[in-house]
Amino acid sequence: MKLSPDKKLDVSEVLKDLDQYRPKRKGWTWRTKIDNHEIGPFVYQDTSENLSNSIPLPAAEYFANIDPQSEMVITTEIASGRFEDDLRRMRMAAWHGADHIMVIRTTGQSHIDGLIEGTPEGIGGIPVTRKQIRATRKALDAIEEEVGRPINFHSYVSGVAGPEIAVMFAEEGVNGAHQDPQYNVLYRDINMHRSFVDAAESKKIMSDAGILQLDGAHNANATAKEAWKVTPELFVQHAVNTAYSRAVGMSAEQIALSTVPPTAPPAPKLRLDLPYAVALRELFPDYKMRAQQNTRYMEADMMEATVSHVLDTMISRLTQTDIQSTITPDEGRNIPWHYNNVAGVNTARQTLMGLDGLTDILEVKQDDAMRAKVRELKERAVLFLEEIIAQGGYYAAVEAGQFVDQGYYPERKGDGIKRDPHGGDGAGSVIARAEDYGAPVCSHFGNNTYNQSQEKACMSYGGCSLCDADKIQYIDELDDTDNVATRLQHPLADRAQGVLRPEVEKHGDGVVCVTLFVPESPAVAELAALEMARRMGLKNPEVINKRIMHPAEGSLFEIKGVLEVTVRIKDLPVTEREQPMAEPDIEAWVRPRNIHIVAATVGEDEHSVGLHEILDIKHGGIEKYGFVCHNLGTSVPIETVLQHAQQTGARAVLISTIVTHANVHQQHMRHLHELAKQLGIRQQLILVAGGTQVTDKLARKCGLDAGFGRGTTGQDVASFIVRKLQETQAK
Ligand code: Z97
Repeated sequence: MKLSPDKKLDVSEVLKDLDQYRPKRKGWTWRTKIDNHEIGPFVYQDTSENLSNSIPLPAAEYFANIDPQSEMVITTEIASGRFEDDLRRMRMAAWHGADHIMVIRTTGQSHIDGLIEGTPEGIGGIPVTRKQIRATRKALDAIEEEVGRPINFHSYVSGVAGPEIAVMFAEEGVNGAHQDPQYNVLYRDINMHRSFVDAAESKKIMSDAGILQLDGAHNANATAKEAWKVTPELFVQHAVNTAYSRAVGMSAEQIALSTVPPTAPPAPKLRLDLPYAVALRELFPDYKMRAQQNTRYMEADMMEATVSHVLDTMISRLTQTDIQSTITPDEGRNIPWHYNNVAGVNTARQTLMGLDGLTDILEVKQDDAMRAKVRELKERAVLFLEEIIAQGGYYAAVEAGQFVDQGYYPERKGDGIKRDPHGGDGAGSVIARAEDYGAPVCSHFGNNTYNQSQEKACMSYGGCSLCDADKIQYIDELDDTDNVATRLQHPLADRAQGVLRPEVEKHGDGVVCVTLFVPESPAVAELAALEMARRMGLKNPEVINKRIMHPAEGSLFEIKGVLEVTVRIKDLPVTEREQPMAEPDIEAWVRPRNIHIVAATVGEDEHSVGLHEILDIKHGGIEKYGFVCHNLGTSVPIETVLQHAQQTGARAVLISTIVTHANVHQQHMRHLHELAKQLGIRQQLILVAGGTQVTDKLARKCGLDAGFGRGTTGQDVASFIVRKLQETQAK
């Protein structure tokens, strides 16, 4: 399967022959750091290879359209509930610089004791099934070729089906996964003995398959009422999972700690979060770090979330993070907007590029205050570990509620999560292995009757599914209502008819978001805002974010709703707009030629703003290319304009009309053309008009060479003039 940048990803092609599909590669891939990387006009210190296809940051326009990529991997979480829609979103995210793509499972998949088949539609995420994983991997294999960088696909190996899922991930080329038995115990009430036994098997499988492991310590941070107080425990959770992973045989390079800065403004963030990050790096120098924004403090306000994210990313840059996760306020709004995924990725990309080389110029101050704080955090963690031992070990400590207690250890609030060692999902299901136990696949922890002195254990029984992909049982859709084929009928029909609807989550969901300010007290303003949205034609309007500007003066609302509007592509006046020339090419041609231009706002019009936008260097106008501009000002008669053109030997005349009535702008345009003809200078002059009511078609109808309406830039006008002059020269 090959993607072409100007064509949509074809889900039918992804699904074609999926039973035969094998992943192109397996295992995690890091970006390769390049020192002194020359990109456009700059030399970077913290970048990796450029992409072959990407969408640069908006301001790149001013820097030769460069798109430097940080050396940190950037994560986005994509899970609309339908994998077939997610594939397109993954492609968009990859074009913006994401190379670690996580799916969120359907709520609580940890409780499901086995693999789910098919591709059921999920709520709050997508169910992780073989077909969904394989289709996604296949699409990502094509996407990574398109962008020119490997993309790590990520999901979860926690829960009562951990080992089965780990095998499936190893078979299907999943590259990263959360695996932490503590997550099962604390957050999913899965029996603790079962969780740790399963974890040994799961970790061994992940280890053999090169799957990067993330732990689940961040969950304590994200659920604690006062997250900055549970930080000593986080170190302990990281320690328990890393020690266990190493004991199973996982290498240090394959272990990433899931770190989350404990606070967000208005808390004094850096003062609290930085010592925490420093202590963490010092305690775990051998491991990779994955930093994620703390969802605990994420409200629905995009700007607020973005500022916290920027500060988080600065801490990541200062303390060497390997993976920068992004997350969006959509979780709070319960709707993952695909463009917010991209916004999150861009926040990380923009911040990391802005902070390039930061550690070469700044250092975290290691003074007494910092050392004292770091030491205090470590001591509290060590004391926590000592208490676990004194309690009788991990299981007893959990039973006593030692974990996720909101007190700043050793302070205790008595509100920790208590679990019964004999209770929870899968209780009593751990049984001793029989002497002659035979493992179903080669990756296996513990004794195995097949583990004779051969190259692979599975050689005794003709191969396992990890060594021979043909042994994998691929089960296609079993549910004849909830499956990808039925879900695709509607999108494919729309596509065939060229029908478009707005969308943010799933194909054609019609969801739009409007922002409006209502000048009243919050409660009244909210009702009014919803009513206004209804009158705009939005179905089921819902406030997703509100910001009180003043208790009496008014509030700002973001409202989502469904706009039941369909547009047919064939009804649109689609015309190919000519791309303007590149700025350096315009300048290279204009500067040596001493080209004069006469410009004025004509008639009775005192508005000069439009013309200034086009002419002034300050507004990015055409002066910057080296045109010699004679701006005659406002309310200038056409006669005067042409007189000046003659006197200066101008090659082009630009007239502007902003305020117009009774079609006076058309009269001016006609007059300009006619008078230039009478004076015998029409041939040698390029005549251009601009203004809010002007269109190219209208200007040409009035005899001019071009017209420019709203949204025109100096580059558009300059490009037109240069091309026209080049044409005349060629004749
Ligand atoms: C993150 N935003 O990026 P279930 N195991 C662990 C987990 O953290 C999770 C699951 C399993 C977060 C990801 C929350 N984490 C989202 C260690 C989920 C999933 O299928 O919901 O039972 O488990 O880390």
